[in-house]
Amino acid sequence: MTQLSGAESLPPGFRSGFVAIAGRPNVGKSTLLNTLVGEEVAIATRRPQTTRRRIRGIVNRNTSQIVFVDTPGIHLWTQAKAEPSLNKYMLAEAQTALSEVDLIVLMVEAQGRGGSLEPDDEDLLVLEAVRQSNRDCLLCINKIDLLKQKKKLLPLMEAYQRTGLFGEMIPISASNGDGLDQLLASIESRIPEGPRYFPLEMITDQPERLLVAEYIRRQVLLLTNREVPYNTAVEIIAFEEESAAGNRSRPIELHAVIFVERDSQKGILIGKGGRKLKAIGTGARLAIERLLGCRVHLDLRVKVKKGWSRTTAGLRSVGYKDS
Ligand SMILES: Nc1nc2c(ncn2[C@@H]2O[C@H](COP(=O)(O)OP(=O)(O)OP(=O)(O)O)[C@@H](O)[C@H]2O)c(=O)[nH]1
Ligand SMILES: [Mg+2]
Repeated sequence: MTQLSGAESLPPGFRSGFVAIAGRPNVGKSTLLNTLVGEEVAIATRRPQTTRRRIRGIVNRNTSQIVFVDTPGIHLWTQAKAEPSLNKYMLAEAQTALSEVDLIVLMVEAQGRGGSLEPDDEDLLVLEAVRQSNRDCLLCINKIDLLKQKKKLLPLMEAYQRTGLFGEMIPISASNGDGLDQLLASIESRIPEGPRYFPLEMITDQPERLLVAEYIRRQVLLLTNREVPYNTAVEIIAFEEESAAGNRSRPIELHAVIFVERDSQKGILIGKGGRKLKAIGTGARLAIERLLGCRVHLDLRVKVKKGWSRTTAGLRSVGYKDS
């Protein structure tokens, strides 16, 4: 990693560090990253297992630079499930993130699961991953906006206190920003003095091409059901470079393929008279245009790649490479 800004330009005591946001699926990890960064750098949807790889988002403060690493939700899976290789890949991504950061923010939901505070096997899996990482860790209790009475947090906090893993517990709402000042202040106090690793204008290390593919995948997650979201991958086939797009008087050409695993899924994605694919394309194009700040011509195709999520070779063929 290059250190791009000279240490002399930083105030004395400047801090920097890498901070993983970890937890079970759907607790709001990506939403937190996006709120902190101020842009949608990690797609966030109501579906569990939205995030598939580590995504860095950078927060610059006067006194620090915090590099957040969003992670796939840590989840239980069995070989009997349809997509073991993809699940394995996602868990490895989460595990790698935990092993390479200065601090872990473990996120849980304020209401517990369906009102239950007893940790289930998935909670235990998450806690074990945190324990094994041997990293400094703070607990972030998300979605407090859904709680009518704040005192309802107490039993949850007591349950996590008993694990002895957490230096601090901070209630937040990732979607409305409550508690985030306290969270950032606490994180800043726990990372070491250090340089600014990334230039100020950089908010993520993801190439635009990947982000664009994710925006298309998000539309699939939003507009399809059952197993289709989990069997979908998006690859960008052609993406006209900004420079080639020149004066922006014409749209940027973008060609992408949505891979699914079965012919029936292809039918669902295309929909009657192509309507579903059109809706996916329109939603994705608008988001991509906002991101790139110019008009885009999006050409979307759907292809069947049988069982891509079940083998390492299949994963590689749609762009999920080992880290
Ligand atoms: N009410 C409320 N909803 C939230 C909050 N944070 C996230 N959500 C919702 O929770 C759902 C999951 O959010 P994500 O950010 O995608 O969750 P995640 O933990 O990244 O999920 P995976 O990537 O699947 O592991 C979405 O519908 C969010 O809108 C919050 O503070 N309050
Ligand atoms: Mg996520």
